[in-house]
Amino acid sequence: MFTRKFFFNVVLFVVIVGVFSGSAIARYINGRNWADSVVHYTEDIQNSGFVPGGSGSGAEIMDPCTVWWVLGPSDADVDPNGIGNGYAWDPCDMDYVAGWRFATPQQEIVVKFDIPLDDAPDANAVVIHLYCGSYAEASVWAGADNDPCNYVRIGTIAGVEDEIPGTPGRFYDARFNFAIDNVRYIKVYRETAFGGTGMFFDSFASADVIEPTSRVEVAYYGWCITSDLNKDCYVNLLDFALFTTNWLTCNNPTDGSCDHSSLPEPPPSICHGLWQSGYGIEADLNHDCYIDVSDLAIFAEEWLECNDPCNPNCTPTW
Ligand SMILES: [Ca+2]
Ligand SMILES: [Ca+2]
Ligand SMILES: [Ca+2]
Ligand SMILES: [Ca+2]
Repeated sequence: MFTRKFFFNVVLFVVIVGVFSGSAIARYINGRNWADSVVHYTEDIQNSGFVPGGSGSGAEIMDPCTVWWVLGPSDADVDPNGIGNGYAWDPCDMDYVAGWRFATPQQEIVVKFDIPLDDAPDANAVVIHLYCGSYAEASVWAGADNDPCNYVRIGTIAGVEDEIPGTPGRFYDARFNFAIDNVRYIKVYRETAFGGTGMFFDSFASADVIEPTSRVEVAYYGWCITSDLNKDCYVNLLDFALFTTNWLTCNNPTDGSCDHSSLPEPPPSICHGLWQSGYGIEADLNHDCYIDVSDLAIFAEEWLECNDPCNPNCTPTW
């Protein structure tokens, strides 16, 4: 019989291998399981086209390079201090959402979680972060596989006039539960298509924030200190050795002089999208897709920090 601890150790091994390989891996980030890939979207799925001070008329249609708009942690409402205010159209907010607008019916998007979503009966299993118009409505479906016949409807998202959801740009967490094992696929399907039914999705994630109780869980649930590259809850020489192996490398998808061999084909459109899709190099501590003195400064700042849950001298990051 495999124990839970054995399972976590296997996963930790996979996580550590991921540090070296640079390939996308299933992962929790800060205790939540975020969607890892988009497996299907209809032809009019697009971002909102919002530009600060503009009207939102310049939307881009989603393509394989921009599926990251709905992957990874919520990122469409983040001010320079990393705190959102629930509104997507501030001057500092980026248009990292995808959905539908105008009167184009029968639109849908399906995201996949590499790690199945928990079906705990009393918990909210999945959270969809979105904004929508007053008359918007979408059905939400869950599946253990991506067979259209096997999807189970788990609820509806609907806008309400003068409320949230229902106010464009005002984010809302739509929460759903289900009694299905091993759900990896979540689908949203457009049910209304006329004026005021636009709907844009920022992220899809497990609802619960899982706090770690062991070093292995710190790594598994994505709570490691940025510079803790070997994910053992301590920032020390072992991490510095890993850091130096990547020194002065880069993987910025928009820079032809960088090494793109570990990126998917086609690659995410920008560096941020690469991180949202799970293809960042861990030693790129500031997530700008270059490993240089800016990262070294972060490493120096975190030198000898620790977040081992079993060591009272360490500081938890959760
Ligand atoms: Ca905002
Ligand atoms: Ca997003
Ligand atoms: Ca370490
Ligand atoms: Ca960097």
